[in-house]
Amino acid sequence: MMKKMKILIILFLVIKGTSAQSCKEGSVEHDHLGQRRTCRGGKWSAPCRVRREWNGMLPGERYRFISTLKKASTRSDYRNLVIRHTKQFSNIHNNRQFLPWHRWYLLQMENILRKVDPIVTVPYWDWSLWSGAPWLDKVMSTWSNAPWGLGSNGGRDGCVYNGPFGKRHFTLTSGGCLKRNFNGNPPDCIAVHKCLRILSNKFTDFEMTLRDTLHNNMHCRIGGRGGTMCSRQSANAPEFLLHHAFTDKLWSDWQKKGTRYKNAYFPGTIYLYGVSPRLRPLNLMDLSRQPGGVCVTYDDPPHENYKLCHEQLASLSLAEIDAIPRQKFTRLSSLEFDLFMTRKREKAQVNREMNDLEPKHVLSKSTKLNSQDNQLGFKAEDVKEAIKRKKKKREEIIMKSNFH
Ligand SMILES: [Cu+2]
Repeated sequence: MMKKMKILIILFLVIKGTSAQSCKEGSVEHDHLGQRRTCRGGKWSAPCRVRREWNGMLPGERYRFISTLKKASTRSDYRNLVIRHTKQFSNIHNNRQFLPWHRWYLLQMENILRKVDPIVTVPYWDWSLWSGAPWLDKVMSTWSNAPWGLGSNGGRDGCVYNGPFGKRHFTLTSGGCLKRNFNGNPPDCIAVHKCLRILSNKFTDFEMTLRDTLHNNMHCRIGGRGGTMCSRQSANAPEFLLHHAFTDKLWSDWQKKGTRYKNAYFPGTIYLYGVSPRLRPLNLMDLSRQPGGVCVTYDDPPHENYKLCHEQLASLSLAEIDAIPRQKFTRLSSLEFDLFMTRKREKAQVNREMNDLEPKHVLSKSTKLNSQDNQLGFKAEDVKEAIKRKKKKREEIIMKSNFH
């Protein structure tokens, strides 16, 4: 009897051991919380929450997020978190707090959403892929009025009337309606690409470009004068989460470039404003190890514009990128400077950084654009041509050196 038991126990341990260790290299699995794990080096990675791009999500998935957010918005923990952002507004948008504080905020909000629906994650919207046509409200666009859309622009009084967040279905924590006042064009994906090229020893430049030129800008492109996103109430807007997740993804993309990028931060900052003193910016740096043992990952947009903007541009030098004619994007003005209390000294630097991201050659208004170009704000063909030219030049150099 004892012998049989022993054999059974050994058999059990052997089976358990092999199933824990061996998995098929590269295979992907999702657990009951929708978290993804991948098989690397014969072992499963830690399960990770996957944040995805809004336009790459199916209508059903978008609808699920929207209804979860609406349900959550009546909960006290949701309301307290949103109010916290409003109350601490002046202390959390400076260079030292901005990135880690908002990464922490997204995680808290996601935790609340997952109490309502345990598989929901915060989506992001890469608006830079739509810089030329950011305000489309077609049935599958970001600002669609369908049940899976964020709803379109505000009316005469600024209030949003259509879509799931319209006046009759959604109220801010402060009472009142969600307001929007779409205006201008956000920075394009070339500007974003150039921001991501900033070197690890220039973290302060990267941070300022990301925060001011990209993040602050889009807040007030959506909100305009009087809109929720361009006010201290911004965290009430559903698009706040999509915009902040995109900002956070850009930080994460930059961090992925190497150890120096990953750990670049202001060394003297030891607290997150108004959050437990035990939690430090340092605890937020690694997306795969967030507070509470949570792993987060951002999937790149499956959009063709994304490949063009990042993979293809990567093979060009800055000078070659600057030679591509583009439409102008809207520059920061007193609207953003006042809301985010940008100091005089920072303003001067932001203006210089904005000049650097702006087109060096402006696309003439009479240029014919197809629908992809219209979204991008420049001609996709121009990027492909620049790559071809570069290849040809390289081949010529090789030919010449072989000849000599
Ligand atoms: Cu904020």
